[in-house]
Amino acid sequence: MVAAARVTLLGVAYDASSSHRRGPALAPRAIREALDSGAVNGWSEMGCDTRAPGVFGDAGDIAADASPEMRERVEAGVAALLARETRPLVLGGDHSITYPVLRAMRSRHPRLAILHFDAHTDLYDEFEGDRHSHACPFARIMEEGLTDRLVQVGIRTLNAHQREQAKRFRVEVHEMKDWDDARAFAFEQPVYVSVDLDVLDPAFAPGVSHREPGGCSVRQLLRALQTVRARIVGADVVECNPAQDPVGLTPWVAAKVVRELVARMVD
Ligand SMILES: [Mn+2]
Repeated sequence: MVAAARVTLLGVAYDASSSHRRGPALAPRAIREALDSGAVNGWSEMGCDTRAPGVFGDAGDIAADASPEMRERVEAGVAALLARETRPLVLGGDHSITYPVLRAMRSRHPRLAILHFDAHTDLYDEFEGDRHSHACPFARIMEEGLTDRLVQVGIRTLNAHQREQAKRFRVEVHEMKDWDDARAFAFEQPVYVSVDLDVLDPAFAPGVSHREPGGCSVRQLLRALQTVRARIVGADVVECNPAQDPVGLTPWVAAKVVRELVARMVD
């Protein structure tokens, strides 16, 4: 068996748990096209050649449909990567996929924190009757104790229910209005990073299902990823919706975020 790459991409072309618009199922293909494009090189700003042999592999896509078994396949797919000693980088898909990914991550990592970038907390107990909506994954993760610590960054849509949920689960919420460029996040535990692209201002990433103005810049997000003091053992980049992007920019932004994440995950 060929040795696994240090980091391995896994696509989940799934958007059936989206509450508003479909489209994130188109994202893995669009982001891979940007990653593989001859128009850019594979080097991250951190000095890592993500196209060098052994650095960044691709396990293809999970067969994603709207059945409940889909979550089991995502969990099994991530567990299979972890068993091969490679760190998973999962491409959504909508944010509902993060819950089964974390079930697999937690089985492998008894100590684990989550650093979550998003305009939304995704802490709804249920949304429109669906407990597995893309508005709910972090409520499920906290209920099951799948992380020791959840740090959410870029939040700008808090309502009363979500404030209550954040308090109940002791989530560390850093709202976008309080963004501090000088802050570097630090963790004692290994960290899983979840990036919902709607953390970015829609000016930088219009191709998302829930555009929320007043977000961070690409540079601010990259800086936060580059400066976090932690061992990053897994990650996802979710909610890219190519169908909502008239200029086709957002998959390129996602690819840039992926390259910088890979650079942090090989060290
Ligand atoms: Mn979001």
